[in-house]
Amino acid sequence: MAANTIAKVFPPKGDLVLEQYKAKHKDSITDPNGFWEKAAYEHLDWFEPFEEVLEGSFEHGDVRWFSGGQLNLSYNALDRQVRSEKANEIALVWEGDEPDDIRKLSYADLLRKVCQISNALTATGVKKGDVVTIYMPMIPELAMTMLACCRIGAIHSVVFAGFSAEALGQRISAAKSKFLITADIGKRGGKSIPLKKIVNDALTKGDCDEVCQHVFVWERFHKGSESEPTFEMGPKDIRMDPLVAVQRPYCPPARMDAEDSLFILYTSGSTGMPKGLLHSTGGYALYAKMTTQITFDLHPGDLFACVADCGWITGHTYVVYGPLLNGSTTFMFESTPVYPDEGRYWDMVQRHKITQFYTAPTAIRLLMRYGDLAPQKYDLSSLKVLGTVGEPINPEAWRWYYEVVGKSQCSIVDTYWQTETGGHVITNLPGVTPMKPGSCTLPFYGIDTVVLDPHTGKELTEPDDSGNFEGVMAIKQPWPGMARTCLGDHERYMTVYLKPYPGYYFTGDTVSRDSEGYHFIIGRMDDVINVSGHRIGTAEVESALVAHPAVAQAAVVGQPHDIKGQAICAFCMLTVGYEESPELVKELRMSVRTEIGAFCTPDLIVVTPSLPMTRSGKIMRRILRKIVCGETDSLGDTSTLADPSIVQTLIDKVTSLK
Ligand code: 6R9
Repeated sequence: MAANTIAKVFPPKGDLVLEQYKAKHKDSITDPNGFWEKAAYEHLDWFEPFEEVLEGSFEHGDVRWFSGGQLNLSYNALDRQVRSEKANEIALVWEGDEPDDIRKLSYADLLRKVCQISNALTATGVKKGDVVTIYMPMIPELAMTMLACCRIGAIHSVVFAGFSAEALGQRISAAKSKFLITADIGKRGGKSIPLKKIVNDALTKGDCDEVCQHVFVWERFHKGSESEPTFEMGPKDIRMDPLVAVQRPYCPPARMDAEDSLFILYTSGSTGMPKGLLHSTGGYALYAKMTTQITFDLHPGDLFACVADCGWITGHTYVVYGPLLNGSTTFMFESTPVYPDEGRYWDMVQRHKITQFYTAPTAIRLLMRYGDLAPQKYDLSSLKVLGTVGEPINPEAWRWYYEVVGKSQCSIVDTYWQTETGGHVITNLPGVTPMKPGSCTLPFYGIDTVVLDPHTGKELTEPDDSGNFEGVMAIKQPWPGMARTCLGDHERYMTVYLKPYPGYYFTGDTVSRDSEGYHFIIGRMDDVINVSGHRIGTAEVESALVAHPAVAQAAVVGQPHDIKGQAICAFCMLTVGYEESPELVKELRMSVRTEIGAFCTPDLIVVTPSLPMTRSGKIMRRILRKIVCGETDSLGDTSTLADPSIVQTLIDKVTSLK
């Protein structure tokens, strides 16, 4: 075992359980059809049974699950619970930006609300297959709106409310989304965010005004249907609260084919515009249901809290769909970990008796900096499982989470997965898998992980000198939760995920697998930077910078950061006639904020006379990465540079700025 191994299992159930997991995992990958057929009927209610379990292949990119089967996700998440005597149980506990702003909704409440919203959307012309963009704060109406889309077969595209008007506009336009649902304002850390204003601005971009025909607006502090609107009404605007209030609280669920589109979610890649990854109904529902139940060891009476935003996949699968499909109580959180102070999470755990708590390493590192006092002040004894997601967790943060928050009594589940995978693909299971800090451990059922040689594309068979297998993280066979395509661009889906290593799904990450089969994710192989668990494509930030007239060329790289994991560092070559100044650097930062969003703001902007280019005109980002990391003694081969002298200039410049 590695030196950093904690062999202890919580709650201790003994080796037998690990052996049982291994046997079950083996079965699930040797007989996937048998495994998933049984699971699909056990975990979901179907209107119509399916004809086939799995068809298609990675090779052809035509994977489909449970063809011919009919079901509805909102039916499984709501009606199914109401019918199984959970009508009066709490489905959702919401805590707003202010700790005393709390709402609780039972399954029956939620079903009625979702039905009213479904009817409101249908009455306005939303039909099965339409893309509905959702740009909302973390309020219960967001979850309800997502579920309403599922109920009527509309495809939601949730855009994180931290994205700028420009980024929102791009996503509306790319998805040709005729409908947009927003709120007058959002609230975070005591501040108001003028969402409706941002939406108005977004509609002036590109062809958005033409594409988007209706804008539904939830009013955050609207009371009663008669009062004045809380925002200025435009010709496309529809007030959501009064429209919903007059609807019948029942709407029959659409009969969806298992392969009908469920939602899209935009995510960054190495090049070009973010991709709209498309998930389909049956496979996603099953995978969300099972991973939530098994990874978090859900039990009746649990209060499951995933504090991610619904603008990201984690919020889709583990705030909304997974917990509700399991008939659990899900907790939805609008604020930040440090508002009104750094004890906010632990205060919530104590007040609501949260049993599973799921966050990202960046939040853990941030809270760790404040010391142990805050978590010690509160009663955290309700906690059983602590989850982490979004990036590799460093062992120090892991230990703090385990010892100080979990009092060495909770399982830490380090869940590795992606927007593309729909749910966890590698994770330990509480009480089953012995934990190792920094390792997401072993694959979930049905996931056949392999480590490939990046050059030959072959599975590694020989360990390196330290006994590990280090290479490309790939998956060998389809699983139900995988995204099926990129909206409107299947070729891109093939190019990014299925063609790089034929026969395998390519994750984009590198991994080191130890002799016990434990996975340690190293990081992205592509030009994607992971800032506070948010995937940011370098190409997007570069194009935001060159949108400023002063920037002729830009190159963006990631730089290690204590809290955020990585920070953005941008090298900018100015257009002739512009001079470097503190004001200009400030303007460039602003440019990224307005083009993409505040969470992508570069930490360091280096104005440079030129960039390290190869003679064929490619920017050598590897050299820039080494320079910002201070690894100037291992720059590697610089002989292919058109002008090798630029390297020293850049080193001097970066040193002077740090
Ligand atoms: C769920 C989510 C996916 C990328 C992924 C990887 C990184 C996520 C991780 C992790 C190490 C973990 N990542 N979880 N790296 N350990 N437990 O984050 O989806 O936003 O699509 O990002 O995040 O690099 O490829 P998404």
